[in-house]
Amino acid sequence: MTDVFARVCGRLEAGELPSRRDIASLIALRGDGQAHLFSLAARARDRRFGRSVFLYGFLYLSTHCRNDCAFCHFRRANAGLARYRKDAEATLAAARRLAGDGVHLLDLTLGEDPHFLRPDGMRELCGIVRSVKRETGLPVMLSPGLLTAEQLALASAAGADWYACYQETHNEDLFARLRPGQDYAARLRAKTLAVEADMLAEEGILTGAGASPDDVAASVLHMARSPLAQVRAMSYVPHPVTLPAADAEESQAQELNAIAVMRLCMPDRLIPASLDVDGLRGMAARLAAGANVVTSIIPSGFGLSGVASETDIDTNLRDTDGVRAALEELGYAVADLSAYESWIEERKQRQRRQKGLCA
Ligand code: MD0
Ligand code: SF4
Repeated sequence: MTDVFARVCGRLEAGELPSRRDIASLIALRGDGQAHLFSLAARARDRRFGRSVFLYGFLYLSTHCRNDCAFCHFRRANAGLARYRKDAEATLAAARRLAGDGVHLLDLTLGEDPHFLRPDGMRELCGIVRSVKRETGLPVMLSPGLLTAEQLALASAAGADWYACYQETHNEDLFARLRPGQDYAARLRAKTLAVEADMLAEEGILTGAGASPDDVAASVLHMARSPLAQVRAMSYVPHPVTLPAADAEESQAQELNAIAVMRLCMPDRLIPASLDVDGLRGMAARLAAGANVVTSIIPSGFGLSGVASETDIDTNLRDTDGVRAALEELGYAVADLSAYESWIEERKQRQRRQKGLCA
């Protein structure tokens, strides 16, 4: 194991990425080796971001979806689900609450809802982005599934700072099983198109739903070479209508190792610790593995469905007060909004310079 760490650190210090094989061995680490991996990753995070953490508020706009993803209970085939689509007023009310609670970004998420993908729906969605920005002044992430170049340009013009669209895996066979009938290449390209439309892009992978350590390693390398400003790994949360449950401990160990390896290979990108896998109690381990953003924070005083795991929803453990107290207890602090805003601005400037260089 010392050999792997020596090779990986040597490559990283030389400004190169580790080999796929070495990354796969890190992903498979457990016990002392895993603890060492986490301490290296936490140090890399501290060097770049210190112990200040960004907070993302989560708003689910619609649980309607045209897709049939094997891992998601919002899949089209789930006839037993009572679905909702929020109107602009309901979304704005929740957005104002989250802004008052002190989050740094509002993440507007929805299934690939045919309503919002039609031209009039897209106008409505862009209108929601505009009013959320106008009323809260906060940066906005849009996570609406696969968009075309034209739709991405509209979202960017409406003020969306981020486009999130998760590939789940960079193994095309596994992708076809997880996202049946969906276009692998188009989904991948959407993130590059978002960058071309002057948004920041987020990619994400899923652990515990069939990815091997080698698959995760391939994803890490792919993401490291792509123009992504935020990268995430999340463990699969099983539901009665989705894929059979994997070994939960194993998939969470893989998620944590993926967070740590992403941090080592991509020290300057944002990496979330999502509350949507196992609530606030899972936050410490994700931060210890190198994450620097807490996501899936819900508005205080709102019951909210739409998240993958309903852990802690009915208590205050997924709102900013709960998160802030837990962060402080762990020796972290909530970053200033201005720090987040300047991070975004710098990253956008850098993206523009790089585009200029490539043009
Ligand atoms: C989260 N439930 O952060 C949210 C979601 C979508 N951009 C994010 C997966 O965990
Ligand atoms: Fe739809 Fe997204 Fe769920 Fe897939 S993961 S079924 S695209 S909501």
